[in-house]
Amino acid sequence: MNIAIINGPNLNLLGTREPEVYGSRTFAQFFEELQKKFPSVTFSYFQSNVEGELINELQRAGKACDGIVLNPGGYTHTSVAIGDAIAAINAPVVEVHISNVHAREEFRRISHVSAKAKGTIAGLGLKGYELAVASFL
Ligand code: CA2
Repeated sequence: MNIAIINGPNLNLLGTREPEVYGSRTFAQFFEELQKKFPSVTFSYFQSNVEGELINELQRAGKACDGIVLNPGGYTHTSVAIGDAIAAINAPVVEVHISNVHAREEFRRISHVSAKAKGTIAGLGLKGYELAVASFL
């Protein structure tokens, strides 16, 4: 089973700033633990602050992987193009948000991704990525 984890803009800052919202673990630390928890899964990890790079990776993983765990970051709320990319690929996508986007500013309640995704997990911290992976097994 091949699963791609894709993180959008600013998620490279995890563990370094705003720990009260996003926690204090870096994604690299978490990713190591995740790989140990799911030894039967071959993971790829990609993070970018650039919208087009995220779309290129969705298209690649859409052909190569059995499932995609996507946190589109702030592009969730703005990017029709990322929504279109998810609709255009074969692999199922689970949308993950570390914070509870529904309990924050009103604009974070809009997602261009949710309607194209297999499911959405929000507000459970990094555990959400783990639950998304488990949903593909
Ligand atoms: O809760 C999430 O996972 C979000 O996708 C994170 C995005 C935000 O724009 C979405 O509304 C919800 C922001 C990512 C910023 O990540 C940071 C991590 C650590 C420190 C600063 C920013």
